[in-house]
Amino acid sequence: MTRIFSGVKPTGHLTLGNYLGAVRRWVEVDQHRADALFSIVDLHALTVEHDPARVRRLSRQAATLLLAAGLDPALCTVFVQSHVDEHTRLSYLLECTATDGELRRMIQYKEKSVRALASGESVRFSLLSYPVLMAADILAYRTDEVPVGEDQTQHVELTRDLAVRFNQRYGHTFSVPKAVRPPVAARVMDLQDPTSKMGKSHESAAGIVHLLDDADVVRKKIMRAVTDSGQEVEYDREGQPGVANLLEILAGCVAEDPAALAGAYTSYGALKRATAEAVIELLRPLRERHTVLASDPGHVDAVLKEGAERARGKARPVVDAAYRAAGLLPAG
Ligand code: AQP
Repeated sequence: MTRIFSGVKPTGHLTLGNYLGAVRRWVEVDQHRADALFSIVDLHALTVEHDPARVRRLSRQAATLLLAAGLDPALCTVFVQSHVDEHTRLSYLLECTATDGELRRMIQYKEKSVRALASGESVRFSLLSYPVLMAADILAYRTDEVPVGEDQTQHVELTRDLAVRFNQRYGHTFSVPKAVRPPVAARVMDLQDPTSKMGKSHESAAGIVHLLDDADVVRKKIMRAVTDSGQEVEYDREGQPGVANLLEILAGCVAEDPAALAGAYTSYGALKRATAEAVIELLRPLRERHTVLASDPGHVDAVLKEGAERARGKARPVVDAAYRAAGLLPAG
C-alpha cells in the first residue's frame, strides 16, 4: 500500500494556503487511498524565535483543526512530531549524509535567514539543518508520496537525494519519495502582496485568511485584496498576479479551472465578492467542527497519543535498520 507523510508547522494560525495547498487533499483524497501519516511538526517551529507557550497552544490548535477539517483517526495517523523520537534519531544520520553546500542552497533558508538578520535576530543553526529533519520525518516511514504545496518542493528534492545517497553508500534502506501537488492553488499568495506566498508567520495579517477567521473578517480581507491596474479579469499570473491569485483561490474552492472562471467576471469587485463567499462557505463546516472539538481537548490529546504510538511502531524498524546499515553497534 502507498505510504504518505506530510505535516504542518505550528508557527502561526493555519491559513487558507495551508488548507487549499495541502490539508484539503489529505482529507478528501490521501487518507482514503493510502497508509497516511499527518504530523504537527513542532520541532520545526523552534528554528526561529518562538514563545514556548504559543508553540504549545498552536500545536494543539493545529491538531484540532486537522481533525475539524476531516482527518479521521480511523483512516490515518495524526500525531505530534516531538512525541516520536525516531525523527531526531534519524536526523543525525542524515546530517552525516547531507552536505553543507546543499543545505545553504535551500531557498527557505536564504529567505528566512535574511529576515531574521534584518530584524536583529541571530540565525539558528537549526534553520540551516531543518530540511534534514524534514527528510528524516519522511524517510523514517519509508514514505512513497509527500503531498505538499509548491514551496516545499525543493525540500522533497533534497530528501530524495539523501535517500538515494544513503542507499548507495550503505545498502537499500529507504524508499525514494516523490512530492505530489494539488492541481490548483498549489501556491496561494498573500492578498496584500500577491508576489509572495500567503504564510502563517508573516507579520501583517491583512493579506492572510486564517482558517478560524470569522465570515466578516474573511470578507473584509478579500474585498481589500490588492488587484492590478488593468480593468479586465484575466488569468495571467505574471501580468495580473493579484487577480490570478483570486481566481486560483476561487477555483480551489469550487473545483474549477481559474482560466475558465475568468470569463465569468466583468469586474474586480464581482470577482472579489464571489471569492469571499466561496471561501466563507468552504470554511464554514470546518469552523463549526473546530468549535465542538476545541471544547473537548481530552479527545484531541487521546487521538495524538494513539497516533504517536502507531507512528513509533512504523518508524522504529526503519530507523533501527538505518543505524545498523551505517555501522552503529546494535544496543543488544
Ligand atoms: N500559501 C500556500 N499555498 C499553498 N500551499 C501552502 N502551504 C503552506 N503555505 C501555502 C502548504 O501547507 C503545508 C503545511 O505548511 P507548513 O506548516 O509546513 O509551513 P510552510 O510551508 O513553511 O508554510 P507557512 O504557512 O508559510 O509557514 P511559515 O510562515 O512559518 O513558513 C505544506 O504542504 C505547504 O506546502
